[in-house]
Amino acid sequence: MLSPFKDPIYVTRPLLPDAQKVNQKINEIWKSKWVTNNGQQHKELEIQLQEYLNVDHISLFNNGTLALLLGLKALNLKGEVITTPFTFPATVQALDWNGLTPVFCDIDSNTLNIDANKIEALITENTSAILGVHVFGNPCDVYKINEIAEKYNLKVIYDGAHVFGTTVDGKPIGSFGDMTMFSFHATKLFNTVEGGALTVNDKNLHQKLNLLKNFGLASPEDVVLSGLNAKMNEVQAGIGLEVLKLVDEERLKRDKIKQTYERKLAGIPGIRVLTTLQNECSSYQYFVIEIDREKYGRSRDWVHEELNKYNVFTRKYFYPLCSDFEWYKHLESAQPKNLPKAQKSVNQVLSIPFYGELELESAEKICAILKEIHVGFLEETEYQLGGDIL
Ligand code: T4K
Repeated sequence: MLSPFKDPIYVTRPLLPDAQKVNQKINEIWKSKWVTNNGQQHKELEIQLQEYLNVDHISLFNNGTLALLLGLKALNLKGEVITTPFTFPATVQALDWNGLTPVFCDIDSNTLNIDANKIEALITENTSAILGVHVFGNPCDVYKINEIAEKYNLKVIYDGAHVFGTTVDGKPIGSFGDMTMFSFHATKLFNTVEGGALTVNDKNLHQKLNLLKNFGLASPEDVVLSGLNAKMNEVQAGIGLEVLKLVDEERLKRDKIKQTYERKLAGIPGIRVLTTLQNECSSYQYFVIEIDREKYGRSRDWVHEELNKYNVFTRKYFYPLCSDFEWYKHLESAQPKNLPKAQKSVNQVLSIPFYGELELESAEKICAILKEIHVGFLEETEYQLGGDIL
């Protein structure tokens, strides 16, 4: 039996610059005595991110959830919004805080994203928008969603918390739909400790977002919108500028780990890797597998617990489904019979450790453990040994 790791291996670790670089930044900020409210670091980060993400306009926020919440508010939505049940709670909580009702649409088992082919049947006279989530870095079917939105005159918002730097057919992911939210939480490929952004193509919408995140203040004595305080401060932005310098190298490191996982997991019965899709440039945000209980011989939950014994801490993102939250359970669209694919996948997915600092030997060992603990491994080994001897 393989031995447990000496130190815990987590699902992810933040990409952090040298503490010295951060100290230099903080000194710079301290000297300026401008620590928040659209300071120099904030301005510089917006310019650099606009370029990196290749988008028309970007507005920074103090986290992704508030970005999404105010993005929805900026679009003046009413009634129902069609979305996925398979996401982090923040997606639907942003709807809730806007008084909007989610209409849950089943997912595509391949990408785990909202199934664009099932959206149209859910549209009613109360539908005002589609809120897609690019789950684990796999883009939604942005073309089909756009087609539906145009046909029914709906707004389209993407929760792109996981797709920093992703492209679809070479086009930046942040350019699709009316707006895209990015999360810069510590656990994200690019982070500002806590932080987020909205990218938009429309200049007026961009101006509105900038007002909304700053109490709706057009000038010190002119409150034009009912906003909030959702500004990114100078320390967050300054750290972001340092982290951004590291992102491309981090991507390369993660690519090596991804390849190692893909190679070593291939052939283990009942494990499916949710990898890069065609025409997509991966965000390298998470590495996710699906465990088929029948074929693997153990359930996802069992594997999750068992790996803990080896000091490996995986996550069951996104269990439970948002449609199973107490306050949504009564909705017709939340009924399990209407979401068969989401109900199945949510019990199979497992995010396994994935971050640049993870050593390739550790990734290999995690695969070896996954091989060792599946039912049938012993019999297969005995069979192979028997074969060798014979
Ligand atoms: N939409 C989607 C689809 C999202 O996934 C998220 C957030 C949002 C919207 C909202 O965006 P933000 O408002 O957060 O910007 C984490 C993150 O807090 C959350 O940002 C993220 N998605 C979600 C998928 O993961 P937890 O509760 O799983 O985090 P936690 O603290 O358990 O961290 C996970 C692992 O990361 C730890 O086991 C160890 C490691 N870690 C974590 C932190 C915070 C570190 O090594 N260092 C750290 O400082 O939610």
